[in-house]
Amino acid sequence: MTEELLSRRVYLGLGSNLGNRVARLVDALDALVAGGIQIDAVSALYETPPWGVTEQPSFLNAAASGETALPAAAILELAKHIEADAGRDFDAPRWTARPIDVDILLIEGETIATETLTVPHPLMHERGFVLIPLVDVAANVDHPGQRQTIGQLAGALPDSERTGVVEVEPAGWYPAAG
Ligand code: A4P
Ligand code: MG
Repeated sequence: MTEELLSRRVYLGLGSNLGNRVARLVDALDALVAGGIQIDAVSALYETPPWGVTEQPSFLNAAASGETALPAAAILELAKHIEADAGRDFDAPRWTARPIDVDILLIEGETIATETLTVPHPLMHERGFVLIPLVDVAANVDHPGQRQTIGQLAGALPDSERTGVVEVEPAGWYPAAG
């Protein structure tokens, strides 16, 4: 018998800093929909300074949310497929330039800590490039580990995490259903 999961909401973070960044983000969102996540809310588009390894091009970041019955492991597999299809070099060092990065930020009702998957995403609550887009689609959603809403976490970000995070396109740059 195949395992039937109830549909629940997933929140994803997307980033690109190589090639045609907008096209990579649009392709990734299309592929998430095709893969079984009914994306119905997408943030504005933000230009963000590179975090972690600073000697690399600036990123475009966005956040998205949708309903899915896919198990968490299948969502991760879908994300990795999308990254591979965009030509991401998985041997490149951590935090360096990539055509697309798809991170699972939150899954409604689930906390996961396995070798391959940690949800909520471990550093999301400290990062302006994650939280500022995520507020657009999840302001009132609780972060289970931090016991604060995404809006509260974003409001508490230090200036160093806000500086240089600039909205470049309002929501609507990706025509999400819903
Ligand atoms: N993994 C575990 N949990 C998750 C999750 N919740 N979502 C595992 C996705 N993946 C998860 O990730 C490495 C492994 O993490 C995966 O194989 C998966 O099994 P990766 O995406 O292959 O490598 P990475 O992205 O280089 O490392 P990491 O630690 O995930 O980095 P981040 O946190 O994704 O940061 N600066 C700006 N401005 N904007 C960005 O988008 N992104 C990064 C990457 C660095 N600097 C950035 C940005
Ligand atoms: Mg990642």
